[in-house]
Amino acid sequence: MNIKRYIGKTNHEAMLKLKKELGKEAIILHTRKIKPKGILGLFKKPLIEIVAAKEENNKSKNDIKGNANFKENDINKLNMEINKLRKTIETHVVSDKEINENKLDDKLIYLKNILTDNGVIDEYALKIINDIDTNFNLSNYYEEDLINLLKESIKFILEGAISLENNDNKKVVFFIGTTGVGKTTTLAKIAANMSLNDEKELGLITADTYRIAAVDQLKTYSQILNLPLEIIYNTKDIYIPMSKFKDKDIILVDTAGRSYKDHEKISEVEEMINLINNKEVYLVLSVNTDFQSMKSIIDNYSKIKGLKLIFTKMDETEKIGNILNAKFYSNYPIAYITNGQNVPEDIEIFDNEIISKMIVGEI
Ligand SMILES: Nc1nc2c(ncn2[C@@H]2O[C@H](COP(=O)(O)OP(=O)(O)O)[C@@H](O)[C@H]2O)c(=O)[nH]1
Ligand SMILES: [Mg+2]
Repeated sequence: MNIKRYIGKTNHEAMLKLKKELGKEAIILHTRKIKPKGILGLFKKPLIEIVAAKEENNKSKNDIKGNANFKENDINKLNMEINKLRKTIETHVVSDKEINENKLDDKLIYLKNILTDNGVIDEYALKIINDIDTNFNLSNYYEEDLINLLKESIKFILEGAISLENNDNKKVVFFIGTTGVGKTTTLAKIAANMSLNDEKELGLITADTYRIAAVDQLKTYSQILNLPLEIIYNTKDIYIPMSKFKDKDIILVDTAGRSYKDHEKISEVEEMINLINNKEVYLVLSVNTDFQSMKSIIDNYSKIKGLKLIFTKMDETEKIGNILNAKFYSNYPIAYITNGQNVPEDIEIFDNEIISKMIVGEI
């Protein structure tokens, strides 16, 4: 028995090849769709494979069936042929599984690359991909569905925080983080939006008296926005302006940003925060900071309870995977993102849908 395999773009094409070589007498053993191998073949249309057989001595199936002198010996021979055929088909089924596994790998690699190209570190990209692989049968997904699947997974991980605008319970809001990440600018953006749009009564406090320029910066914003500003030179004195502002809806507190290696100053900030109840504490991180440093910053502020994150300088980076990295590492909810130097417009309440779309390249 002569067994052959034919592949065509369509059933018709594969059949033509088969007929041409084996003739009309050939017996079709097996037909199936196969996916082209390799990453480039991932989303191509499946090919058709036909496995067919033909008797070497040109005896057709019908000839055998119709032979009146059919002997026991012939039956045994026939059984042997059937067993041979069964084995051949089984071998093909195994190779089908192999193709599926390859396909799975390609799709997983494709998804993982989307994440790592955006700056998500390998370890977290693998976690996300493994999770998808465990829960979904990727062999039945085409490109668009795959991307949507990834997008939904990212969305789920990037839980947002309840923003100040939607939370009337929090009264005192601290902005903490290293120098130059955009704490003061972000505070000014939030202050402007809250006093203009939400018509809230606001008070501003700065505990950043390390540089005169820092005080002047917030003083300027407070004058433009017509908001009262109190300056404290000692973090323990936070209660003094608090009593002055007791009728305000929200009090925003700017803190001294030091190097993240400056542990003493971080504990001063921590002590000040611990003097206050009913608060929101935003750890401000620049999305540009390399993830290694970001981890140290998160570690250094980790004693402070209930932190939420703000990511600044989104306008300065193509790689926003750091947001996923930081979220994975800290599990803190994300409250805002900022995307430029303009006060008050360059700030958005964090939206996990938008960031997920950005990571998979939809926007
Ligand atoms: N491109 C860009 N620059 C920003 C953003 N937020 C703040 N900055 C700039 O970063 C610099 C430091 O900001 P500042 O608020 O003084 O940082 P702080 O030391 O943490 O208080 C300033 O030049 C800001 O204009 C942002 O979202 N995008
Ligand atoms: Mg500042």
